[in-house]
Amino acid sequence: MELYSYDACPFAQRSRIVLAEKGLDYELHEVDVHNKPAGWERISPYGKVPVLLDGGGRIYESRIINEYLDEAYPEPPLMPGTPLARAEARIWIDYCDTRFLPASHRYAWADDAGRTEAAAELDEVLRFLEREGLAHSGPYWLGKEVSLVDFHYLPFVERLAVHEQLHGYRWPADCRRLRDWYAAVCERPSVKGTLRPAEWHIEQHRRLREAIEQRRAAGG
Ligand SMILES: N[C@@H](CCC(=O)N[C@@H](CS)C(=O)NCC(=O)O)C(=O)O
Repeated sequence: MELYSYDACPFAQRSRIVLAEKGLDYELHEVDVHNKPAGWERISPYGKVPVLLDGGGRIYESRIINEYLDEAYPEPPLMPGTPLARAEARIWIDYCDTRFLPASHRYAWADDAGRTEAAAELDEVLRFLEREGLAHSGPYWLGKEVSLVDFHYLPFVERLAVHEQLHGYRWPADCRRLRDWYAAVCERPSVKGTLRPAEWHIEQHRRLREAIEQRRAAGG
C-alpha cells in the first residue's frame, strides 16, 4: 500500500491516522503541494493529496480513502454496526466538510472588516457541534467507540489554534464537550504521532498564504 501525503495537509492527516489505527504498513510518499513533482497529475487526478494506492487501485479524497480502508481492513471497525448509527456518522462527516470547514476557512481568510462576522459564524457552528454533534456521553464523537467521525474533525480542530494565535479567536466558553472530546482524541497514539505545535501550523499557514499570493500575482 502507498500513500501520497503532505505533512502539513489536514486531509492527508485524516488518512494517516486511520492507517495507524488499523496498524497497516504502507509506503509514504511526501509531496510538497507548493512544489509538485513532475508527472504528479498522472498520480493524482485532482492534483491533491492524499492519494492511496492499494490492491491495484487508486483512491483519492480523504473521506473516501478512509471509508475504503475501513471496508477493506475491517479490524478494528471504525464505523458503527447499525445502519442508523452509520447514517448518524455520515451526517457528522458531511457536516465537517460542508459547514465546519467553510466557516473555519472564511475566518482564516477574512479581512479585518469581515473577521467579527466570520467569528460569529464559526461560533455558531461550534455551538451546533457542541449541542447536536456531541450529544452522546463520550469520550468519542459517537460514544465509547472511536470512529471515522473523530478522525475527520481532529486535524481541523487542531488548526483552530492558528485562528487563536494569529487573530485572537476564542472558542465559545460553553463548548466544553468539544474541548473534552478534543483532549480524548489527542490521547490516541494514532493521533498523537501526527500532532504539531501551534507555531508549526502558523508557519504552514504563512507558506500557504504566500503560495496563494504568488499564484494570484502570476494570474493563476
Ligand atoms: N477534498 C480533498 C481535499 C485535499 C486537499 O485540498 N489537499 C491539499 C493539501 S491540504 C492539496 O493537495 N492541494 C494542492 C492543490 O490544490 O493543488 C480531500 O478530502 O482529500
